[in-house]
Amino acid sequence: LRKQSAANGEENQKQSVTKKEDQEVDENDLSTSTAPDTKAYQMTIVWPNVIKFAILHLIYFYSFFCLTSVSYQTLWFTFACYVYGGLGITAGAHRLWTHRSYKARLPLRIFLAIGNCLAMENSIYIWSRDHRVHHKYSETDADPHNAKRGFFFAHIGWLLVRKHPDVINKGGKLDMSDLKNEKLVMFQDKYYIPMALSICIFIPTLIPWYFWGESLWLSYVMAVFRYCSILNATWLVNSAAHMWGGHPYDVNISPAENRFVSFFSQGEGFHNYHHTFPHDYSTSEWRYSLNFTTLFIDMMAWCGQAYDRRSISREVVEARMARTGSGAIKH
Ligand code: ST9
Ligand code: ZN
Ligand code: ZN
Repeated sequence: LRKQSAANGEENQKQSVTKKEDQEVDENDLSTSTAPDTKAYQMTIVWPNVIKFAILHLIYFYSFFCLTSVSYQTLWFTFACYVYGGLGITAGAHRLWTHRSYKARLPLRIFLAIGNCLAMENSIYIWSRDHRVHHKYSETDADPHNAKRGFFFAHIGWLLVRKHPDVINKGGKLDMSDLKNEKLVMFQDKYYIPMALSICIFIPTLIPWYFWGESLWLSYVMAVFRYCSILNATWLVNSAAHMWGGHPYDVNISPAENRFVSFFSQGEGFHNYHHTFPHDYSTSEWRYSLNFTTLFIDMMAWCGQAYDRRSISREVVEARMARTGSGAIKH
């Protein structure tokens, strides 16, 4: 049945390609559109990135053997940085800046912009531009980490090669004016490299050494451990959660409900829901279940820092499930 529905979905998608080909893009609408795939392009490997990520992941592999040698303070510190850096992506770049699924006051935005540097996954502006084009043209050549090109490409491969021209062409048509008009976002973009290197690597290496006498080498290795852990947790959303899991909301799209990914990504693995309802600040209908980010945003709302949280009503979710969902038990 799934296969049949997927086939119907493909058919519908093909039809909508024909319809939408010549239309202007509605820049504010992040519901999935379809871009006609262009001719074959020459894939160019970016060797400095290959070398950088190879070295990082060698240190990452080594860091697992150091986990039993570091002090418990360093372990707690590493965990706290994982959660904070993760929020800089989930509550910050993703739910606030890309999707505008809630609003935040300046102190919270500063907190999240710093957390975003701690995660070092490109500036908020670049991250959001890539993610908006990912939603709009999901799983076409215009999707930066098009999962149709396989697990490796969707996970890390897309960061090792030049982008497909469709990403740049279609991405260039998106409306980014909200971010361009936000001084904090443009400030972070302008000074991104020195700020991210300091906040992600240098300062977290110095803190355990200075405050509780951890060796500089082990402090550094644990900073890399935390950095690579956040990277891989994020990349799993693009790879695993685009391949494995249920489709209770829409069988016509690949993004799936993946609880394993939600666990490591602080609530971002409910990807069938998220691609169906991208403006829901919770990215799932399960509130705090495997979703620390929603708890965090609600706590921020409670103390007045977050407001105007957008969510999808139960009736709309159920109607959509009945229309396009798999009919499977949801969770
Ligand atoms: C990283 C990002 O890891 C991870 C993002 C993952 C997103 C996942 C989302 C899932 C949901 C949320 C889950 C959260 C889970 C969190 C868990 C936490 C516990 N539109 O890029 P360039 C134009 S980064 C429009 O150099 P190349 C633009 O003019 C890791 N235009 O393309 C641009 O110039 P500028 C650390 C676009 O040369 C120009 O093209 N970062 C767009 O093909 C050149 O752009 C790195 O290692 C667009 N979308 O190079 C850096 N894109 O920017 C890695 C581009 O000045 N990146 N343009 O406006 C690179 O080295 C390069 O980007 C490249 C491509 C080699 C990959
Ligand atoms: Zn996705
Ligand atoms: Zn999203």
